[in-house]
Amino acid sequence: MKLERVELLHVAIPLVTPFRTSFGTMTSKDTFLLHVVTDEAEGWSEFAADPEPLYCSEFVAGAELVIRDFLLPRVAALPAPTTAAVAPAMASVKGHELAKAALETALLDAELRAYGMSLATFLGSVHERVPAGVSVGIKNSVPELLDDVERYLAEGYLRIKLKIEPGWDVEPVRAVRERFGDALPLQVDANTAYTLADADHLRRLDDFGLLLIEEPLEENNLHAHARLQQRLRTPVCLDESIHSARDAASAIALDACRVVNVKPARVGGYLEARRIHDVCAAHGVPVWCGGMLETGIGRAPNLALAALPGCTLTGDTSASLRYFAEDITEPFTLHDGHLPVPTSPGIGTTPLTDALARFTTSRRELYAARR
Ligand code: OSB
Ligand code: MG
Repeated sequence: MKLERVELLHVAIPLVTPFRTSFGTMTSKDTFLLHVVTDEAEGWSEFAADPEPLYCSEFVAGAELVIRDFLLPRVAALPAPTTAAVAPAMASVKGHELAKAALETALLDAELRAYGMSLATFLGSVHERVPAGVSVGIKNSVPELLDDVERYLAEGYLRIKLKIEPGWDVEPVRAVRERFGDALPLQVDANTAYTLADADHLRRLDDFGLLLIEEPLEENNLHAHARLQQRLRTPVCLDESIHSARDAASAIALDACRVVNVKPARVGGYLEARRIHDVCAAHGVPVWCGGMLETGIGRAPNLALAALPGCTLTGDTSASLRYFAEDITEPFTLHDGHLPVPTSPGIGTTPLTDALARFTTSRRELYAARR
């Protein structure tokens, strides 16, 4: 496989409803897609983070520069940019997992298309469809939250995740439990909004039978998460703090988490995500596939990961309509609360020409092979 061209497309797609978390409010998905052309096939990927470094340290403009100036030159220097060679070639660049994931995934898509193999088959997925959960943002009032949850349940979502922060935690959780009952699979995500000094307060959540509490404390502080886990019955789940399979192994060994949210983008791509899945499965630690409000280009490959045997908890991969009135790919739709795992080669989808043209704000060529 020879790399011929790499193009970056900035896209901006309005969200159907603002999404508020402890770190900010999003009203539109502003990111870029990578489009790679090789001598055998083309591939697509989506950069998962936002224009501002509020969820993680990476951000759109920074990632573009890192890919253009540091990652792509290393990958383009390979005799053949096959997926297995890409991460080792980029390893001397510290961090920047989301940028690395975007480049690796576009090349993986192209390589799998050349083989005619789906990502699901390549990863070892074992399900044709996966149950869909939904991540519900922070609202202005409890009645507003209850309306939203009711609507999502009516649409068929099988698990609810509530975003929480200090001042929006025990009461919304209590209200959702009282209204929808103890059988509702329910979990919360704090996106690093608490400190260990809040342990007694967070312990009040133990009364509500939550599946897990996601990333309650600061990113990368495994020690503090382990101390918190000692004081909670609710399983701690890590998101932001897990950047690699080695992180997952450390977190499990320290009992800093009893569940792991795997986001392929956050860990440098699907190969490392699969390794995390395997480490967790070997330790009996449940895994689920998180999301970053992706367009269909990011959602399609996440569905393949969510279909691995160790993904025993329902993920955040929701239907396209939960995010966008119109997506840049064929939309993913719910059937009985499930989404289909794409079966066609590569990530299993491509941008729709018209929608892509309308949502693209600028394009630039990052690389062209000399002829
Ligand atoms: O912490 O899981 C998170 C969205 C953007 C950034 C971080 C997170 C989220 C979500 C929504 O919770 C997941 C999704 O529906 O894609
Ligand atoms: Mg999270």
